[in-house]
Amino acid sequence: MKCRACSRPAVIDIRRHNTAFCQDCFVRHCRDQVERTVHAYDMFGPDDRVLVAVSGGKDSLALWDILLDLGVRADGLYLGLGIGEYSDASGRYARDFASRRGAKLVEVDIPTTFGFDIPTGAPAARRTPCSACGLSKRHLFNQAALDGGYDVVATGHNLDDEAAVLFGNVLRWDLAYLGRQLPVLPADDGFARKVKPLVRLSERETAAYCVLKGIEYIVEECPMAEGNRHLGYKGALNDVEVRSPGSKAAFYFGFLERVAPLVETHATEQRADLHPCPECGSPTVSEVCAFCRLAEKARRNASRGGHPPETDSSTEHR
Ligand code: Q46
Ligand code: ZN
Repeated sequence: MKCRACSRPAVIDIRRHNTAFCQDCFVRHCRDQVERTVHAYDMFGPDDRVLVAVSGGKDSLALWDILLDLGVRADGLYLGLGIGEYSDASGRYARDFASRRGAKLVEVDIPTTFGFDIPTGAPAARRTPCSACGLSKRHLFNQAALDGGYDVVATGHNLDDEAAVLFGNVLRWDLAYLGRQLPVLPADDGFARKVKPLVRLSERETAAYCVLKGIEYIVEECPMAEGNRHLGYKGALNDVEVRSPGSKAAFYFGFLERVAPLVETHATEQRADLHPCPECGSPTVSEVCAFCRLAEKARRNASRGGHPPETDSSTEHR
């Protein structure tokens, strides 16, 4: 197998592009794909300050590395979720990467800052761990971006992630979620701009990128991931992709081109009633925002010895 760009021996093939690359050309290919995505969706300009949500995993570290190589003013943000050894190790990978690249890493630790952790806080608020975690991440990434004066938050969602989320939203025909499933969410009152520059790269490609660039990342799955619906959707789409390479990309980019413009209004309708949360100032449709309610329930539960309170399934999705 030869590199399609330079004819040297290839180290990776990409079946959906019907191509293969040597190490240098593959690294360049990944960088080009990100650059192309940033321009195509007008994600940010050369003067913008970008806050990269860094988990210590392959996607977010690959994204941060590529953005730094492209000369983007990109700092990292690491959230400590309090998930035992998993959080300790992922924090170490994020810090090691930052110090190797001489980049700035902002850290927010949920247990020490807000007095709860995801494994005990989630059941206290009658949420699944991933629901409490996702809600906390959305809220705290946004808050950190606004507090730090960043123009945009970049996350490491890759093609597999986006196709799996799309699949789930289509299975439920959830038009409000479909209307928001875009690679760019513009800034709005109280919301920083959110971008996903890795949507043209698959999970396998971000892993290969890290290995070839010598970036060490946490390989273990989060122990809370078991039963996560998206893992099932990913598995189903992987089966389709094996039989028919390119299906995932056709599914996701076909949606962006042909369906997203038709359902965009469903996302904006829900935003009409937003007002600032009295506790933290974040925009919310409820009296108090979903994160402040989660934190309050988690802390209350911890102080009375672990009896779960009433159900709460609401959230803010940005
Ligand atoms: S970290 Fe959080 Fe993931 Fe763990 S608790 Fe679920 S959402 S699985 S990306
Ligand atoms: Zn709040």
